[in-house]
Amino acid sequence: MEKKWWKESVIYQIYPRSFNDSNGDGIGDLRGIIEKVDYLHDLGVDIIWLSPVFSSPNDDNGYDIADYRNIMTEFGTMNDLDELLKTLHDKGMKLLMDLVVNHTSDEHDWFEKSRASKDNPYRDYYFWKPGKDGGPPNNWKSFFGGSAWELDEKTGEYYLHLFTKKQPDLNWENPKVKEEVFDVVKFWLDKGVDGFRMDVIPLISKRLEFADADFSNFNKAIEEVYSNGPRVHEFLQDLYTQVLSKYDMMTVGEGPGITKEVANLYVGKDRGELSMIFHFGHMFMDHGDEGKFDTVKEVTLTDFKKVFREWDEAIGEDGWINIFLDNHDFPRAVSRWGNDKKYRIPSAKLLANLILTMRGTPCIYQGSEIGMTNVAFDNIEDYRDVETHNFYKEWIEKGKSHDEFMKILHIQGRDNVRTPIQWDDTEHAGFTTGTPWLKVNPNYNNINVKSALEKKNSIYYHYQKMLLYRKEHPTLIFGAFQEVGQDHQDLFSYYRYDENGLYFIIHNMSEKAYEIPKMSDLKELQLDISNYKVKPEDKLTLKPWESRIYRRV
Ligand code: ISL
Ligand code: CA
Repeated sequence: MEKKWWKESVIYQIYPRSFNDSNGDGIGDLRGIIEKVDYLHDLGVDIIWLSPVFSSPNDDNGYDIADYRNIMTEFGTMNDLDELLKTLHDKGMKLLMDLVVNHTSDEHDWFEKSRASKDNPYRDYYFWKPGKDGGPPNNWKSFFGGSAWELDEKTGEYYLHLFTKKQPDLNWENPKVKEEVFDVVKFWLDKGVDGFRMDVIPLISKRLEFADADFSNFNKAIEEVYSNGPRVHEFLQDLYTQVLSKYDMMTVGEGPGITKEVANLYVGKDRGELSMIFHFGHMFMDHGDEGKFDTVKEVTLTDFKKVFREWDEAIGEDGWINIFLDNHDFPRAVSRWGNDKKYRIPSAKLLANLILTMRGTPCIYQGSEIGMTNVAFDNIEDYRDVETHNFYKEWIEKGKSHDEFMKILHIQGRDNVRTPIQWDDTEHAGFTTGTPWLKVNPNYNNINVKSALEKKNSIYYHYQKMLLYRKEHPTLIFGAFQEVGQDHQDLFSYYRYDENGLYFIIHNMSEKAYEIPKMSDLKELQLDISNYKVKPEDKLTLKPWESRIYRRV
């Protein structure tokens, strides 16, 4: 297995708006992050991925960029960014920026020019089409509800937006667009950042026939209509050869629509494209045909394990993936995959063990290290996410029930993970002295960083211990992954092994107690880690949500 620093590292994702507010305006900011670098360094993470911090009207919280070379006013200044970068580098940590180049904001200068007239030189920076039969050019749907086309009165044509109508899609077919994007990438690498998380990167090459398509299953449509377009590999290889390859950096592509079958075309080691991807196998698993805001499907542990097993096989020795259980778009890991009530603490620790012992670069989303949970606000007005409000509007227009929507929202909504970080038990969880842009989760009295740092058995210290353990046991990084007992409904168990060692990892992802399965080699294995205190009489019994790591000695 080829060794790379970005395989050995662990990523921590910061959603800046919700991380830490330094000046009392209710919005997290760069100075707020600088104040917490020691906290992150003590935790033991290596790389910070910053969700977008560029100038933006915030229709989609910064995923709508108006200027790639400037910092969003609410977040601070370029000096703050430089200082953050230096502070991280001084501690041996690295910084990834979020590169959102499938689309810009409609307030980006390019789009303002593009919409001005049909013959403006910037017209072809985006996709413009005349309507068809008094409606949009085709039946494509936006990720956030409604048509993917918006009529612009000024010129009477429609522009393409796969996300909100304030996020027009860039036309990568235009060589000037490519050049502009490559310049932006160069600008940031020259500044010294260590790489990028690339937003919806498989979507940048469009199927130019713009044919009507089958949207009866939205996630299938992402795969077949939006993702993996005909020139995506050419674009990525050009980006790599012309820019990325000249720097010691890493990229992680956000991969909605990248299937196991095509994954190594993006991350195969000789492809010259991306270092790794986030795949969405487990993220989309409980979606209905309409996507996230549809009946939430029942997911079994065997389905969940299958996703990891099959991805591991598909990637093999050639490629590399990221291992994550949540991010700013999906529910809190402990609420979704663990148990956020009685077993919140052990299950959050179990999930830490899981992401830190699978094969791939782990990514920890902010707040997981203290076991933050989903939130359930009663009023739709308390939600901020544009996705939530768009789908709510559609839902109500269809005459469906408000209560039913709220139920799904409490499970799937993106604001579940966007509530401010709970630093302590003072007002607004110590996140801000002002009014937070999104309410804090009312459970902050009980769940917060201050109390986690005071208790030596906290989730925080478990993460810290595990981050160190992973570093000290490189087999967990580079070794092969071999699952056992794949049909078991509650236990997830696997070996990691190579010429340097062998590890047996077993997670009980249920509230039942289980006997450790009889294994011939158990005698040779030493128990290194458990999320419980294991008394001699419990040696062979797994408690609810217990997770153990054994090592051959
Ligand atoms: O959360 C989703 C839809 O319900 C995902 O499909 C998500 O939209 C998709 O993974 C793309 O996400 C990324 O691009 C979006 C942005 O809103 C997300 O925050 C970002 O992670 C548009 O830039
Ligand atoms: Ca602020």
